[in-house]
Amino acid sequence: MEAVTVFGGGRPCLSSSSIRSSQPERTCSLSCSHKPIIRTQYRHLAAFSSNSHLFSNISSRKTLTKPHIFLPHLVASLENVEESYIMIKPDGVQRGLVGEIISRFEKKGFKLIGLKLFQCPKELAEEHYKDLSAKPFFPTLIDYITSGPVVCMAWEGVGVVASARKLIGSTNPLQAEPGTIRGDLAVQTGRNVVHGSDSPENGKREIALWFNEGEVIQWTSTLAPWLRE
Ligand code: DAT
Ligand code: MG
Repeated sequence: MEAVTVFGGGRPCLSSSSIRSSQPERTCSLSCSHKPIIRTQYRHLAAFSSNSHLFSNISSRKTLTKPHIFLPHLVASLENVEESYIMIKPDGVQRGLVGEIISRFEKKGFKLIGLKLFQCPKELAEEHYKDLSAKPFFPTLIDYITSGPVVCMAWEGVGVVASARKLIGSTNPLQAEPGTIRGDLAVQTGRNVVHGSDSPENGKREIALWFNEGEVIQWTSTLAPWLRE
């Protein structure tokens, strides 16, 4: 529940740079029992002051020492936070499209929680695409994905999996809508520059597959209150 920190300007234990394990367990929760006595010390981390309307203590200075109660609708929205594995394929790296592609996800408003340049071994490529192993193009696909470095990314956000698929566009770039990554930047299925998870479950599975423990970072974006009400 990192948004508690963003809105409340809370202690750093709820904020940036807590490195997580490979499994996407959230490290902080509303049950955190720390008293907010050093709130002002970390006020610069909060985009909103701690008497934001999102908290139940807006009217009284005295209640500042009591634990804040988050409004239920916001807690409900946080429950739908997903993770998607996005990968810039070797053609995207070779063509100098890394910045362009990362930028599209950043501008949309998703949060980058993992990023690395990586030479993919054949076994990993085969595991990643194992559902396609019976397809005639499978060997070509594995050769392509292992032909040069890829950029591995983990992105977090409400609805990020389906939205990333829309940002990426159709598998065949000639059928992808203009404005999508594939629609704007590619012409052939076998060189479609980017991968995106097709379900929240696969998002988690693929992030665990491509990232080692400690490589995915939980951090608090100061933009959060400007992206979601
Ligand atoms: P997507 O990458 O849009 O999720 P997919 O999961 O069906 O598409 O396929 C994975 C990759 O395999 C795809 O990005 C490119 C390759 N591929 C899919 N269909 C193909 C085909 N008919 N010929 C050649 N490569 C194909
Ligand atoms: Mg796919």
